[in-house]
Amino acid sequence: MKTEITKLLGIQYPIIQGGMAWVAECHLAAAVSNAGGLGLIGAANAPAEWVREQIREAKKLTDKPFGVNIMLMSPYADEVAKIVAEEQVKVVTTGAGNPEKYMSMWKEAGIKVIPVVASVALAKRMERCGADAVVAEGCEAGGHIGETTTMVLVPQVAEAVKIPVVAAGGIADGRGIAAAFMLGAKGVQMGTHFVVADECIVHDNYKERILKASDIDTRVTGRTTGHPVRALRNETTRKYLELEKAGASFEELEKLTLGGLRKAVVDGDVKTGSVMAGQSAGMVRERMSCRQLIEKLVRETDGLMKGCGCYE
Ligand code: TUI
Repeated sequence: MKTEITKLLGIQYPIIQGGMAWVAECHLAAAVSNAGGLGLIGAANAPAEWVREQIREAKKLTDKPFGVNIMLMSPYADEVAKIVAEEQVKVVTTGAGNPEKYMSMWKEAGIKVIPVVASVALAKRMERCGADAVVAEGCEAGGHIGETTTMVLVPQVAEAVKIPVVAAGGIADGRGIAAAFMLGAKGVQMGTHFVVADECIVHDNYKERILKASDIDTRVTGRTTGHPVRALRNETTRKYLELEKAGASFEELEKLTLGGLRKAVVDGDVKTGSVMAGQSAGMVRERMSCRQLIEKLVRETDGLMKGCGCYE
């Protein structure tokens, strides 16, 4: 399954694991990379030294390329940006912002840079400032999202830039991967399905919520604050949406979700915590290892794509 993405990153399959906050730590990242995909450590809002330790641990667990996702709204983003260069991380992806100011530092360090974008405008800007590829993430994805669906974002981004495009948002099986290739992508990024992987350290309650989710079980909170976040519906999303409808202030809304992701991931409080997941949760039915998942995805995709010319 060779594409511009596998060649760029030196990996076997063009499947990237999303850099999910609190979820994507070194064990998950290493398991995905060992299975032939690209594992990511999610720096999220974590202190920079935690990220350095995670990078060093991942290097012990795999000799394959892996990456770090930098969440640009983090107060530690500047420090983490330096650490990935110091530690000679092979790949950096970014989310929730524009990473332009770090680009020359990363390129000088020989890092492959793949910003996550939710619009054609940012994709073009990233190409101009030296990005090696972009992840076009549709609003089916979990966590912080943009406005546009994967189905319409990916072809428009693919048409607008020459660098390879990775599709993300709503992809959980071989049908989604085949569809992404048809839309012009050269690879995919998946988050939600990797949350239930055996190697993923999230609380079992979180995994069970995803496994039991149906097609209509996610909600988007924070549209009024300018920070829309998709998560599985529960007591807190219901309260949040009611407050938003009633015109609650930013501070009041923030109070409701502060520390919510940690609560769900670490403590297993899926009633009041933030159970971030994409719409593809409804398609995630089985637990398996990262290797089994990636082999299943490749088998399904191959069956659908034989001889299409999208990959060698
Ligand atoms: O970043 C994500 N997903 C995330 S980050 C995150 S951490 C968090 N935790 C608690 C509350 C809120 C966030 C959870 N999920 N995905 C990548 C992504 N980036 N999606 C959308 C964007 C994006 C949006 C606007 C990127 C750039 C942008 O505009 C930048 C600009 O300056 O034009």
